[in-house]
Amino acid sequence: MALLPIRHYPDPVLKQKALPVETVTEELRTLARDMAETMYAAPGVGLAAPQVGVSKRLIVLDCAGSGEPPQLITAFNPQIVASEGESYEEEGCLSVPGYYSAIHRRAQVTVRFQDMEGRSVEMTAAGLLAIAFQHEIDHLDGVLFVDHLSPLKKGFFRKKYQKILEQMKEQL
Ligand code: K1U
Ligand code: ZN
Repeated sequence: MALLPIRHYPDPVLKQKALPVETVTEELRTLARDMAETMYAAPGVGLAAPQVGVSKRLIVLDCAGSGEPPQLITAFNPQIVASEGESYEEEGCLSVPGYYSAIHRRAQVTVRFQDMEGRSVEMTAAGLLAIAFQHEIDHLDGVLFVDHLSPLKKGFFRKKYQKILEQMKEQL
């Protein structure tokens, strides 16, 4: 397995709409395993293929609490087929380091996807897992959590993120 470098905003790959996966090949299973290792190392609760520079519709998630056994979900071509309720919870993004904000999302989502064997799966998620599914599926559509901010908050984000990127460059 391998740790993959995570792309940071404004890398153009993060703004592209990712292509559907036609067949779950051995090569894509290897990518999924490497993405899971990268997510656990970050650490994060999710990761989408565009975040590691691959514009394909693949995400991994694990929202198990600390002390619980891992609950890795690998989802090819994930689609939200139903949703209900509202949530407003703090989010961060491994591709937007150092910035956090509460975002309006659906509280519960039903997601259809293909698993590692290419089998069709449907699951309903609530809480952090529901938010993580929406955050990761947004990545597949070239949408970042900061794209959901109001124009005023987006202005604050741009100024703050400029400084964060400058600090990161100084540390290199
Ligand atoms: O896609 C990403 O950038 C990963 C991101 C996803 C996320 C989903 C829902 C809410 C917040 C963030 C992260 O995992 S950021 C790191 C994070 O939220 C976390 C890290 C360690 C423990 C618990 C949460
Ligand atoms: Zn993200």
